[in-house]
Amino acid sequence: MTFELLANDPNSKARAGIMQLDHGPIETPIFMPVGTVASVKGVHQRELKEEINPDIILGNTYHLYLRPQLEVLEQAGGLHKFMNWDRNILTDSGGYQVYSLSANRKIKEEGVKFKSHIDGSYHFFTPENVMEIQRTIGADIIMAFDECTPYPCDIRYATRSMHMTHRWLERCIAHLEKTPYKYGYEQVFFPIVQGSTYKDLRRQSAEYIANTNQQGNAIGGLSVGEPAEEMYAMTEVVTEILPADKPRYLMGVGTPINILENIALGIDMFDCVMPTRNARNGMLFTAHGTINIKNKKWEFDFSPLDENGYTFVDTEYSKAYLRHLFAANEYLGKQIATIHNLGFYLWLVREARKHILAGDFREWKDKMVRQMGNRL
Ligand code: PRF
Repeated sequence: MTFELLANDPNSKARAGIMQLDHGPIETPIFMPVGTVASVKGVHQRELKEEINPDIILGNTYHLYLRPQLEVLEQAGGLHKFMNWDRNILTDSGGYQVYSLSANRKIKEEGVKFKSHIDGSYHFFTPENVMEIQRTIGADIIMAFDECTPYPCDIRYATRSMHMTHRWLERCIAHLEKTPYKYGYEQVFFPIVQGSTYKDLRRQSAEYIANTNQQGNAIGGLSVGEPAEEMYAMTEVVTEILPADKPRYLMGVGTPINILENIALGIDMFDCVMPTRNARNGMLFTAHGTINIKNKKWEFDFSPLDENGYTFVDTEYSKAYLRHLFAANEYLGKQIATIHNLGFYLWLVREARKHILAGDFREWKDKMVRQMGNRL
């Protein structure tokens, strides 16, 4: 992998860059649509590629390991071939899903024992087997196995957890050094900064992670219920320390405003279920804030979904039609809303990139944040 920085915004820490991986370039800042179980819910790969056009999508180790299971992915020749996606993929390690989804998880130094949310069967994740699993899934970017602490989290627990995440990181790295790529292309490894909402811990973790000298770095443990200001404060402390010449990924963030504010603090990569999940509940993101398309006020509104026209759905369908599809509980409604929201999120980060390259990101960002309001 290479990462080239093309521009720094003069009035913030925002940067524009380009990563080169074996499944193509990634222009940063980037938003990665979430395709948890080898599917970006409701969107065909063809539409995803041709209409939304992301350079990279995200998959989840936890889910793919439980279903379809590794044997299937291995025989398919990896996740790219299995799901017919020839661009980049990043897999999260399960270091978050195992805590948020599975019942009866038990965290020990050795690893995490957990109960499947699908069939109740028991499984054990360790830093070693999670690296092995990610080799088999075959994503281009693979993540360290970490513990994402809840919010709030007392400092004793946060400290102990952070040190365990660091020890787990050493085990991840040692295991990866012993195991070759399975499908011939490179897999880049990102370690994850933890430390809850404590600046001292965040600094300590960022220094530790930076010293392992991997090809990119991630920040975890945020967007777990803390106020946005606290999230930004942590991002700021960490991006001061993480090396500028490597991509920085803020995991699981966030609202359009969160994304712009974190770009301003030096983040390059984002992922979040919000545009896809909220779409399925009728929430549409726009440049002027969010709307609930199920609302009666759209019943006779035959204007286009979004006059900015991020993708074809915005100009080809009306608000009244989409409202009707939701009222009738038609699949197509969720599909249209999902394409709209992903189109908007990708537009937002591309527009951010353009403004960073033009040198006026800060002004544009402040205007967009005001315009999108504080509704989320
Ligand atoms: N760790 C991992 N994945 C994550 C997170 C984390 O802390 C978060 C935090 N919001 C989202 N996804 N491995």
